[in-house]
This record gives sequence, structure tokens and C-alpha cells, in this order.
Amino acid sequence: MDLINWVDFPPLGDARGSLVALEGNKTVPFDIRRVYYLFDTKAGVSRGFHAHRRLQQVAVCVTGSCRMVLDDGVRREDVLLDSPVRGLVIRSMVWREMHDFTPDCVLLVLASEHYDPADYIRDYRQFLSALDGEA
Ligand code: T46
Repeated sequence: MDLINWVDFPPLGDARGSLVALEGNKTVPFDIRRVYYLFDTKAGVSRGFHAHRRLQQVAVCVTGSCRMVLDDGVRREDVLLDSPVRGLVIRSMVWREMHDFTPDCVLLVLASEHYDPADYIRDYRQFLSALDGEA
């Protein structure tokens, strides 16, 4: 399974401008239970540094850009999120870090579950141990 998976959102624009519609189990590969967005991230600040036990997400940079690092315990890859018509799929049990936010960056995240602090693994060694437990 690839670590980096994108979903493309067909732009529904016309002469007036552009529009993207996101629908659970259609453009987004799960039921959407929660939507949140990160904005006004301060210069030089990095975010994330955790994995989720169950949560699946799609992240789309609706304006500006940021860099996302994904790590499945074996592979570590980074990608630039800079398009409102393409979302990055973040599976469960994948470590994520976000860096290099531009001042105008708005990162929209569609989530498969309601917010649950117990779903977070915030220690990288614990993340690797949890992966070992799955094997
Ligand atoms: C993720 C990356 C991409 C809530 O109360 N409800 C929520 O739904 C969320 C997402 C956060 N919070 C609270 C928890 C913290 O007090 O908002 C605060 C900031 O959250 P956190 O430090 O987890 O933010 P990031 O940017 O490090 O991570 C977030 C998501 O939490 C995480 O699931 O995958 O964005």
C-alpha cells in the first residue's frame, strides 16, 4: 500500500469562478464525521507529531501551502500541500508532521471520527511499539 495517496476533487467552476464539493464516501473515501481547519499558523511553527489509532483523514490546503511528512514506521515521505483541488489521504496508524506553513495557509481536514483525545499516539516510540503489536 502506498504511503502517499491523493484524491482529486473535480473543480465545478464556471465563468464566475471555482467551486469544489466534497462528499463522504464519494470524493472522500469514508463517512465524514468531523471537519476542522488550521489557519493563522505562526511563522516557523510545526504541528502534528502524532499518529491516530483509528482515525482516517483527508487534508486539503484550500489556500497557501504547507509541507506534510507521513511516516508508517518503515517509510517516511514528505509532500507539499498547495492545491484546493487535491486532498492527501492520511490513514490510521501513520505518523504525521506539518511544517513550512505559509502565512495565508488554511488547511481543511475531513475526519472519519469525532474528536477523541484517546485516539492520539503522541510519542514516536509508542507509535512504533503499537505498530509492532499489530504485526
Ligand atoms: C491531525 C492534524 C492534521 C479539538 O478540541 N477538537 C478537534 O477536533 C481537534 C482537531 C483539535 N482539538 C483541540 C486539541 C488541542 O487543544 O485543538 C487543539 C489543537 O489540536 P492539536 O494540537 O492536536 O493540533 P495539530 O495541528 O497538531 O493536529 C491536528 C489534529 O489534531 C490531528 O488529528 O491529524 O491536525
